[in-house]
Amino acid sequence: MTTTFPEGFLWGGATAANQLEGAYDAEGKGPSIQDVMPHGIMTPPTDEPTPDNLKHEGIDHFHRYAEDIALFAELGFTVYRFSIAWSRIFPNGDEETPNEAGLAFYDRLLDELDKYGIEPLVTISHYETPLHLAKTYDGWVDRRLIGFYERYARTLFERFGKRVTYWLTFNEINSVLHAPLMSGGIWTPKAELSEADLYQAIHHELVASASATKIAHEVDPAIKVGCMVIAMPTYPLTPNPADVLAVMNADHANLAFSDVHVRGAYPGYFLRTLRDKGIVLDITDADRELLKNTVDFVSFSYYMSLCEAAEGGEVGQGNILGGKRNPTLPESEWGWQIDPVGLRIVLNQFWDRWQKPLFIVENGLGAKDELVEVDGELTVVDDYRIAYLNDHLVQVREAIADGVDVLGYTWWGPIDVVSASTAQLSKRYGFIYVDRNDDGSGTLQRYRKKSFGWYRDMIASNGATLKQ
Ligand code: BGP
Repeated sequence: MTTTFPEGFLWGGATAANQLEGAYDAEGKGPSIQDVMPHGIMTPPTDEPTPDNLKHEGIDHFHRYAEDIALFAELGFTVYRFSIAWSRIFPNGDEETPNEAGLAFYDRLLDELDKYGIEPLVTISHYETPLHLAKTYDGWVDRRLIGFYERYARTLFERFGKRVTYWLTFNEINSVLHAPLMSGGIWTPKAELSEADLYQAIHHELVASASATKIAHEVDPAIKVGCMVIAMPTYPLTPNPADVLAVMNADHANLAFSDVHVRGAYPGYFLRTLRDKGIVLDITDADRELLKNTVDFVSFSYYMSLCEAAEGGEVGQGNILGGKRNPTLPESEWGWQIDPVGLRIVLNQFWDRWQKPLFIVENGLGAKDELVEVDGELTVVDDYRIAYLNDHLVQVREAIADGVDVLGYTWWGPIDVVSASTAQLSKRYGFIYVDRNDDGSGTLQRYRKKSFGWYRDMIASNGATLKQ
């Protein structure tokens, strides 16, 4: 069997603006929902930005991007996924004209990537809706968000379309069902949000995503647009058909979003869900036409799998999506169950379903790291991260051997960033350690962990150094 990956396979890492840039109010940037979520998704937002938010300074990437990208180049990255902060470009979200200083920052960042020949992969909206859109419009519940997003996306394509081929419309769009504020900028508390409003918001996001795809192709036919979803393979807890049916229903809830993106229309099972709930969505003929603008590729995050059961089973800790705990798998320090084989399964499932090129744009292990001295240098001996990465990549290679078309792989958080779910810095994913702690202390200095050398050598060998 071949031990390497296809030639031209893209290797890199992925980040999101709100988790690393800092400079949350610099050069005309407006506040985003993240500025009122200092303690992550389990705690209600504050009314206004409060000083105890680690994301306000992040890891100061806004000022240190050149140093960070130089480290990515040293790792041998051929692709870097990052997001553009919507509120850096449109501080309130509903302005007519963009903030030039915000655009100029991303020009500088792209210049740096150019220098090393690193392909950019840009997320247009990664959990950072401008706060004004959340508070004034209730986020995506309001149809006017489509127009604001279209203006924002067009601004980006026109400014950066010649420099950026790969774009993602919304990060983990299927998470809106579970995290309406973080994912959909919906200000109404989840417990008070009606299902009708939630599904209407989903519809607006799907139309906006398809519309952005259309605009991108008009601006430059060479641009490739992908959707981005949480991939969560779901296994039946037992062979009982009722559990298998529970899996089918959970899969439908997750896959509906990419079904619409790839097929250009709502699947029958989704329409049935709406009927069963007594929801009649406001869908115009123009919406239906727009939805036909389908994506060029499908991208996803993969951290873990879960089980489903009609009844019983222990509730599992999930990356946003819920489910039952799998009694056969180990778990991370944050309770996310580790399942490398699930990545091969989901790659096959997605390829069989859509025959669209796939891009793994997030995968990683959040762990507590300890900075120690080895041979006079400060580092982290993160063999656990190396093992996780090795085992997942072996499964990617298996899926490619199965015939799946995979464009590339970007590890989540190649440099330590603030966690999306818990807002901690101590939940570290990086190959690069950043000296900043949960209480905000630290020098922000960067250190190479043991996994840094491992990933660099693996990329240089295009997978030949992986251990089966
Ligand atoms: C995904 C998000 C990322 C990221 C990652 C790890 O759901 O797209 O923004 O942070 O998960 O999750 P966490 O930071 O909660 O550990």
